[in-house]
Amino acid sequence: MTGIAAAPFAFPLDRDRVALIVIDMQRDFIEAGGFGASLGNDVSLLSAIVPTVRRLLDGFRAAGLPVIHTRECHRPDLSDCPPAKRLRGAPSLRIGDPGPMGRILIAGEPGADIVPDLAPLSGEIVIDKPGKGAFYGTDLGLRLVDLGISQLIFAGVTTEVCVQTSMREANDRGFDCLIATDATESYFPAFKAATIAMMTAQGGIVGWAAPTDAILEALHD
Ligand code: C5J
Repeated sequence: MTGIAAAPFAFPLDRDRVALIVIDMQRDFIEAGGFGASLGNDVSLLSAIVPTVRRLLDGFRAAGLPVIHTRECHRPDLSDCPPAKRLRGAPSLRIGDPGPMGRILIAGEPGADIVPDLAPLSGEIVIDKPGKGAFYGTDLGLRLVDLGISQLIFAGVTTEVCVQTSMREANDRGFDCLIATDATESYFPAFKAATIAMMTAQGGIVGWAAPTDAILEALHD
């Protein structure tokens, strides 16, 4: 077992039981001209991490370790989208509405796709999730048990919404979780910083945090 230099203390990496999970690196959240941009968000913050997420992906792929991708999206008939999710607030576009890259957050639409630089390779698991958390309404838990995974390295967007929710779900299910600090991002930098601080506080109450270099260094030790 090798340790990853991490906060609040070294992460006990177990190469036989670790997987990378990349949360929602979808065109609609990340690309100029997508849903996130149409809501007035500065997507350049999110697109800036694509090369770092790619380095993590390449590191896990080169080491022959499992990679999981998630996409936040719904069925075209919206049967898996609670009205409370679709109708809350007064956004200019709602889930299922026609947007700049097809229907917003609908499976199969161009905007729901993962950005080309991070596209899943054949054999990698892709989880379509109707909620913010990757375990809610999906078979992710079963897939991880099948693979014998007990440790998850998290990357993706947004830090305080889908990444944090998924990491908390995983932590409650008994996984050791680490967030890659430079391979996750938020439209709101203060929210990212607060999320990482709260998850690693109290002796790692939700998990660990480390930069990509530290993760890759430990992988290749
Ligand atoms: C994600 C969102 N992926 N912010 N979704 O964080 O609604």
